[in-house]
Amino acid sequence: MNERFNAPLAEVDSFISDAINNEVRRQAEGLELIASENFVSEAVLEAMGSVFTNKYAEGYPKKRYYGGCEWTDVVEQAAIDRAKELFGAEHANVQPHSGAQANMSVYLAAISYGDQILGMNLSHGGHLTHGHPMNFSGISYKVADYGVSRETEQIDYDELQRIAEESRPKLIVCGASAYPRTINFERIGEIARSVGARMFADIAHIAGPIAAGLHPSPMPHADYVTTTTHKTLRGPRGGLILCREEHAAEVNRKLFPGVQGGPLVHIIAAKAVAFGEALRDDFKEYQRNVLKNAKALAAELAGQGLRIVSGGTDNHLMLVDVFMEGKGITGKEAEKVLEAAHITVNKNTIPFDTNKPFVTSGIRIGTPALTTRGMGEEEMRTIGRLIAEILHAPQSEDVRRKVQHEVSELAARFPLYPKRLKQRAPEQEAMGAD
Ligand code: DSN
Repeated sequence: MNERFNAPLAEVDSFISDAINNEVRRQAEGLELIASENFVSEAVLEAMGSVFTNKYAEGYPKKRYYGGCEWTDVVEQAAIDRAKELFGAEHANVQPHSGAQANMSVYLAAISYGDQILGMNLSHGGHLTHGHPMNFSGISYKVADYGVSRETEQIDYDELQRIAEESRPKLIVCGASAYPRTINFERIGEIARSVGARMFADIAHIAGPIAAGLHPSPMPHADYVTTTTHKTLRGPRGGLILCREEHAAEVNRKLFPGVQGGPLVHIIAAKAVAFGEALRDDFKEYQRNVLKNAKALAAELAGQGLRIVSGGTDNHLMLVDVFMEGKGITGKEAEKVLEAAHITVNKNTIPFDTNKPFVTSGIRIGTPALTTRGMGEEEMRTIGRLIAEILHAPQSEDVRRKVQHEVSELAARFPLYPKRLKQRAPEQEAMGAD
C-alpha cells in the first residue's frame, strides 16, 4: 500500500486541509444566523467520516444487492427505528441523499406525471420542490399555488380551501422554507380530504420543534412527510421520508431504484447518531431555547426599528423587511454588509416583494446554530442591536469595524469545535481569511 494512504490530510493535500481549517475558523469566529444551518456534534461528524463511505448497499436492510452489508444493516435499522420513534411514524426511509430527492420520491409514489398539485408559492415562503416552474416538480406536474394574506402575512386557510376546490389537486404540498408561523397541518389535512387529495408535509425547517413536541405534528394528518436532517434536527446533510405503512413499499421503491442508487451509508450512520441525540431530553431543552431565542431576537430587531414580517415568529426563524418600501436597503445589500461584519444571514423575498428574487426586500434569520453554541436571550438582544447598527449605517466602515470586534468577542465566549481549531501558519494569517 502507498505510504501516503495512512498519512493525515494536512500532509497529503495541504490545499484542501487549509480550506477546511479556514472554514472551521469562519464558523467558530462568526455568528451563523442562516435559518437552515446548524452545527452537528463531534459524534455526528465522526460517524460521517467513517469507513461506511466505502460501502455499496443498494436495497434495504436484509434485502441488499451487495454482500458485506452486515454492519450496514445494523446502522440503517437503528436509523429507521430511531426516526420512527422520534416522529411517531409507522415507516421511515432514511436513504434520501437530500430533501429534494426525498420529495421527488414522494411525488413519484403519490401521483402520476402531469397530475395537478397545489403547493405554497416560493416567494411567500414555500420551496423550489413544491412546484416552482424551474424545478422538476413544476416541470412534471400542473401546479396551482397558495400563499399568505397581504394583511396578516400568514397562510390564509380559507383561501387555500378555495384554491383547492378550484384546482382539484391530487396532492397538496405544505411546509415552507421561510415561514415564521405555526402551520395548521390539521386544517390542511381537512382541506386535502375535502377535495380528495393526498397531503404531503415537507417539515424540513421545523422537524426539530416537531420532534420536541413544540410544533403540532403533521403525522396524524399527512399521507407523506419529508424532512432534511441537517437543519433544526441537527444531523448530517441529508433527507428522510416518513409515512404510514400502507405507503411504505411504494415510497421505498420510488426512492430506490426510482430516484437513487447506492445509499450513503456513512451519512445514514450519522443520521442514526443524530436521531439518537434528538431522542434525549436535552434536545427538547435545546429546541425550547431555539424558539425563545428567535422571539427575543425578533423583538429586539423590531425595537430597533426593523419590520418583522407577520409581526413576529412562532418558530426558529424570522423574516426581516430591510427594504421597508425603499427607506432601507435591499436584502442583497443587507446580506453583504452583515457578512462583512461576520454575521451570516441570507437574503430572502418577503411576501408581495417588489424586488427581484436575487435582490429581495428581506433577510431570513434563524437561531438554531447559535443556540447550539449555548447562546441565550441576552446574546440575542446583543446580536439584534449589532444587526440593526449595521443595517442603519451600511456604508460606515467605523460601524463595521466596531460590530465585527463585538462579534469576535461574543463568538469567543461560546467556543465551537475547539479541538478542530488549528493555528494558522503566519503566511496564511498575513493573507487573512477576514
Ligand atoms: N436551501 C434550504 C433553505 O435554506 O431553507 C431549503 O432547501
